[in-house]
Amino acid sequence: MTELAAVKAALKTQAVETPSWAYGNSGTRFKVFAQQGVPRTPQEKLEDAAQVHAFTGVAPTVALHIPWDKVEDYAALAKLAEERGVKLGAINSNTFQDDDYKLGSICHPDASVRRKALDHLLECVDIMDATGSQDLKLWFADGTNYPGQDDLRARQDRLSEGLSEVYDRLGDGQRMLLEYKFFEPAFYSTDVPDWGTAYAHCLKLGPKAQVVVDTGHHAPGTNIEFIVATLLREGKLGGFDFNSRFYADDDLMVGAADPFQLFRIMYEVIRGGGYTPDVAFMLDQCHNIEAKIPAIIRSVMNVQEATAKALLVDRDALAVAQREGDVLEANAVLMDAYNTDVRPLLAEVREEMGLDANPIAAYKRSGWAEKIVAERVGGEQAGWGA
Ligand code: PSV
Ligand code: MN
Ligand code: MN
Repeated sequence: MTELAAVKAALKTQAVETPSWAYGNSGTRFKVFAQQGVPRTPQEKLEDAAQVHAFTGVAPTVALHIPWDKVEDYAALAKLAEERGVKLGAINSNTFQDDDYKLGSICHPDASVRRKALDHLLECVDIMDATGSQDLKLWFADGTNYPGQDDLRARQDRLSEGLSEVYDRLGDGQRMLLEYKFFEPAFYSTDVPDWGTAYAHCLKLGPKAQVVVDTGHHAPGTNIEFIVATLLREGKLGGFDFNSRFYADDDLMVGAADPFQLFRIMYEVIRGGGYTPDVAFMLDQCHNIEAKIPAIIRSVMNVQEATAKALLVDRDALAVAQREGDVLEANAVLMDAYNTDVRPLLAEVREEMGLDANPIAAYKRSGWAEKIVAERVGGEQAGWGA
């Protein structure tokens, strides 16, 4: 295989998971701007996700968020997904929206609230059994707002105990992906604030526990690619929640705020041997004012562009420059790849996959946007939290 053929082959096998909640209405705490044609049910979210996969060819799975995507029969939902041309992906738990969770969920000082949260997490594993999903994605809003509010160390003990119970429930081929976030909704302390805390818990739990890196969950200036390199080196990188941020957890389209950072992350993934199905590339975004389906298509394309550039890095030339201490040349090798316009290459890849070279234009021509506006009338639109 020529080098370019290998790059193309790698791009064709990429899989970016889209999140069910990105298809519904979302907003800020100030206002949710509802859009017409937005899904009313989990089933309709799957139909929209299938459109993203149909036009990009690399978005074969959809993550669910429970209970936002609660249905009676999860096996039937998985079957429906397959009929539409996609599969169900990670199951995201939700222990942050009930009044009971004011002081936390599995770190709550009261054992009965911890039990409630744990029962929810165990139910999520039951759902994985029914859907065939491999990954349970855990993000905890747990934390405190004021110094002294609770015992920081006791909260870690409760976290450890709760995670162990869930870990023990995982079946063969199932994983737990633990997500960290440095603040929000808690403003003083967060119980899983950083990769170090997530890593320490995952290490203790065992091989089925892995860390997930949400690109929006770091303090400004954090070197995320270093975290990626380190987790991969330790065999503990389970996947990504991709999105981009200008200020806090903005959940904007991945690659919109800092495409160079996305390239650097993808380079470390590839360099570290993480470009395999064991590292899940998921989106975790909200499209507050832009049309949802084309925004998700654009996001998938942004991931593809960063990946293509990272695959094009001349690693032999880079190794030589690094060995010789040629700082400028090493940097130039990396920048040459980053500055390559990979859009023609990706257009070729898509055509070779039997797709339109321009997924957004093809989606616009398809009439799907008009169809859902016409058909999805009545009922309640799905939204973030509904
Ligand atoms: C938290 O900010 C988070 O990134 C977690 O992944 C949640 O599951 C998701 O947002 C909900 O949108
Ligand atoms: Mn996330
Ligand atoms: Mn987030």
